[in-house]
Amino acid sequence: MKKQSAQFGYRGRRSLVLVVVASASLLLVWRAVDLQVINKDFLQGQGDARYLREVADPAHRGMITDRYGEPLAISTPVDSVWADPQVLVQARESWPRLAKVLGIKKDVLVRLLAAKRNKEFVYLKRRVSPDLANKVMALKIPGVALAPEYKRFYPAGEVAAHVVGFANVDDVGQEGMELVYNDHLKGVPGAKRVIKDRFGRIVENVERISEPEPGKDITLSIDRRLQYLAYRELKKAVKGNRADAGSAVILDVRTGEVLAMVNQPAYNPNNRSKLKSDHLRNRAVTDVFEPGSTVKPFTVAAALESGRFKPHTNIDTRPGRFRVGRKTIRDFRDYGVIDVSTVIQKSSNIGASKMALAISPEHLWNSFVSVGLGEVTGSGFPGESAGLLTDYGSWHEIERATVSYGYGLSVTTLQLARAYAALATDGRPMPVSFLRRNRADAEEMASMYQPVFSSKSLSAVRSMLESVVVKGGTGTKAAISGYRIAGKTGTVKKSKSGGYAEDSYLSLFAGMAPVSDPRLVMVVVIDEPRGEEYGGGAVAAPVFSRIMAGALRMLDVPPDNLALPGQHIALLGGAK
Ligand code: 59J
Repeated sequence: MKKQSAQFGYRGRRSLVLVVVASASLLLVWRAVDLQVINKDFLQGQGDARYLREVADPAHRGMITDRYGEPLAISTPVDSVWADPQVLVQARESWPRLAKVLGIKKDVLVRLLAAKRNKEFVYLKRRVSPDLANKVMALKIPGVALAPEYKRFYPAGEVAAHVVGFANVDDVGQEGMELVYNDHLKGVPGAKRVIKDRFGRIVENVERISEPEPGKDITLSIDRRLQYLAYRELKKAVKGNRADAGSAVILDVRTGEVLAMVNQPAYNPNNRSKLKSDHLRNRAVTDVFEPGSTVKPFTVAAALESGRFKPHTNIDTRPGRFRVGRKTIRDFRDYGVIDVSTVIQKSSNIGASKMALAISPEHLWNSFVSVGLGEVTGSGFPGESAGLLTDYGSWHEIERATVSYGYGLSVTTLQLARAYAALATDGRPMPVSFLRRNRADAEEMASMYQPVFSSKSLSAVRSMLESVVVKGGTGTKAAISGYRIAGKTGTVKKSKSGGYAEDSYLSLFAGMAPVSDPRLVMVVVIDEPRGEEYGGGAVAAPVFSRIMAGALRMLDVPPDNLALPGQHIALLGGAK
């Protein structure tokens, strides 16, 4: 039994070994056939797929320039650092070095890679400097590579931030002109097939699938020189008066183009990490306020147009108080019996109210509407407010009176500037434009409007506004040597719930130059000056003067006031 079993055991083992060896050989042959014949295409494809990639070729975003082609937003090529998490996960020992060079915390990197561990692409840091890009690539970490992108740069920084706006990290416009004209600016990305090595670097361009189509440029109406000047002066004034905020707008009265638009507070579009939403607003178009005395010229124009008043018609404003129903309208002081011109020059609320009560509410309302109050300016700016002008049907005596001197309606700074531009020309409100436009196009747009004021009334109102900035007027600090200026001050108590604040004001000046042939209109708003002075004449008028003086000179507008003794000498010596 024992021997037999031993014999069988030997033979049995031998045949077992033979079978095993034979099967193993067969398996190997089969595997070879499988790999090289049957599954060849599939495996080859898988191999190629590791390296063959379709990548997007970003499109160059169009430039935003000022009216003379000076760049306000420009895209330059830069590199972004990205990684293939599935590859990078196998090189954990390199992570600390990588995080250090990128300037990010190690656990931030760990979390990022964990979150994207099933993906093959994640940005580690976008739009890096060429220096940083080189340092990262020098680490030679598998799975880390560079991708070409564009970085948006705003050469004027905070000076033009509210108008230009900005595009986000994916080059999509978020605010301002970047948002409005995003489709025009953005272009179409191209695509190409490339082969990449195991570091993710492109080693061969295989084929181009489509060319990137660059975005188109846009030319704004803004004059960068005026924009800088206005920004500097506004910022100085807001700070100097310890005010909360401020805006200034300059329009070309012939075309409705915005030549400058600035606000405080502002922000730097090139560094938005600490951006406060409060700084983001383009207040000149989004924020409304009661315009106060700055609307008096429209009341006077309506009064003149009615035929019931002439510039020298007398109005009794005594004793500086005037009851309308249960309310009392007050003047700063008792101006006595004054004519219509003096109502403007001294800014009498009572004078304006008496004129308004002598004409029909519809006529007053229509005059305001005819210069664009209560409607958007046509600028197309995102978030633009139309202000508020209620229908005259709801006006009682008190509303007719208060509207005449600027309460019970609201406007934006831009709207007020547009209304003054109508006063400066033929009474039609030109639709406002942030894009450069020629005079013929502007004329065509203006032709959609019917002027309500005669040229006689308009020039009479302009003369009254000229008296505001000369001795005896409320706005003498708006004067500019060598030029005739016309404008209006406003000091407005800010409305608060249940009435008007006792010591918070808006300080305003709206005006035009040169009066003999108006070219520019500007409105200056200083919100809550906290210094000794808070009146429009003391706070806003000097800002108007400084900006307008510089603007007229920059635009080579010929002086129209050389006749004043002494001034021509200074001009010959100084200006040009
Ligand atoms: C004023 C108002 C508030 C609203 C009055 C400003 C009214 C009014 C109810 C007192 C400061 C002040 C509807 S005054 O802009 O008359 O520009 O240099 O806020 O009158 O009835 O302590 N402007 N301003 N009025 N309200 N309601 C004058 C005037 C104006 C000046 C100075 C000082 C007001 C001469 C304003 C200026 O023309």
